Amino acid sequence: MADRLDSLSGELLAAVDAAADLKALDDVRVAALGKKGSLTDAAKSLGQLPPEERREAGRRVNEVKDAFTAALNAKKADLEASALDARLMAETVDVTLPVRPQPMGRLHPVGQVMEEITAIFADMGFAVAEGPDIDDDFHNFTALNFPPEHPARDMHDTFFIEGHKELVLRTHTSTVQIRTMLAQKPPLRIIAPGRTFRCDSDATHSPMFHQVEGLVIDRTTHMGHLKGCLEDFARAFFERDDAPLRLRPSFFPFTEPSAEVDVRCRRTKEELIVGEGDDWLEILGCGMVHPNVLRNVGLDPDEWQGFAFGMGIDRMAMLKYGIPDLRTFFETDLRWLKHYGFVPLDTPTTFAGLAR
Ligand code: 2NL
Repeated sequence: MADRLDSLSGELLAAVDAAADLKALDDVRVAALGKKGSLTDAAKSLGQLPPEERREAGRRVNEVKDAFTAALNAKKADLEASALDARLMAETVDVTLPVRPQPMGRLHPVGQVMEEITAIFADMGFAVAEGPDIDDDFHNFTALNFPPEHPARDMHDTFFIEGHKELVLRTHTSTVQIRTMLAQKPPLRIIAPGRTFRCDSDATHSPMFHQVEGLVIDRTTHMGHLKGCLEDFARAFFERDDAPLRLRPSFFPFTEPSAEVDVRCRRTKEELIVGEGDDWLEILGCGMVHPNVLRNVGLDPDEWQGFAFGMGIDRMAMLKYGIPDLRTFFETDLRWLKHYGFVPLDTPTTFAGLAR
C-alpha cells in the first residue's frame, strides 16, 4: 500500500504539472478525486487492510490528497493568470487610433437650427417646454381665442384624428404654452420647439414641419421688450453685429396687437445677405398675448401681460444655410445630408459659435 501511494503521488503531481490548460487540469482532478478516481479508490481500499496497517495508510492517503490538492490549486491560479494575460494581449485596443476613420453621420439642418435657436433663447433665460404632438381642440384652438366654428380653424388646414372628434395633430406649438400656463404660476419665460402639422404640401409647405414658439408672462412686459428680445435673437442667429428688424401690423386670434417681423436683407442673383441692404425678409410672427388667452388659462389680464412669438424652423434653416427647396428636407437623401448636414458633437452654443 505504501509503495502504491508513493507512485500514485508521483503520477498525480506530474499530471498536474503537465496540464496545459484549465480543462486538462480539471480532467486530472476528476481522474484522482472523482467517484472512480485513483485517490478515491485508494481511500476505499483502506478497509481491506489489516487493522494495524490501516492507521498509517490512512494518514498517508490524506497526505497525498493534501499535497495533490495544494498542487492543483497552485497550478489553477497559474493557468488562470496566464489565460488572463493571453486574453488581455488578444483584446488590446490601440487608444491612439481615431474613433472613426471618417466622420460618417451628419445632423439634419432642422435639428441643427432647432439647437441653435434653443441655445440663443436659453442664454436669455428661457426654459424649454415640450408637449404632445396630438392634442385636443381646447389646447390647440379654444384656449387660443379661436371662436367656435370660426373659419380660422379651417385656415389652419387641421388634421383631425379619425374617430376622435376632439383630437388633432397640433397645428402650432402654442398648445405647449397653454399647458405650461395652466400648470405653472407666472412669471414665465419659455420656448416650445417641436413638430407641427397642417394639411398643405407644395414647394414651400410640408404637412409636417417644425416650429419654435416663445412666451413671456410678467406684470409689466410690453412690446418694447418683445422687439428687443427679437433683435437680440436675430443678431445671434444670423451672427451679425446688427440685424435690423421691422414690425408690420398683422392679425392672429391669440395676440393683440399682432405683428409680422421682417429682417433687413439684400438679394442678389446668387445670394441673400441678411442684416444689410434695402430689402426686407419675413422671419416670424409675434404679438402681445390676447387678454382672452390669459383669462382662458386663469390669469387676470389686469395683473399679468406678456408677449409671444412663433417661427418656422424649416424656413429659418433654408434662409440661413441657403437650401432652396423645402421638399428635399424630408427626402432622406444621404448625398443631400452629406452636403447640407452638420458634423455631430459640434453642438451649437452661443459662446463657441452656433454652426461650424
Ligand atoms: C407664426 C406666428 C405666433 C404666437 C405665435 C402665441 C402663443 C400663446 C399665446 C399667444 Cl400661448 N401667442 N403664439 C403668437 C404670435 C405669433 O406665430 O408665424 N408662426 C410660424
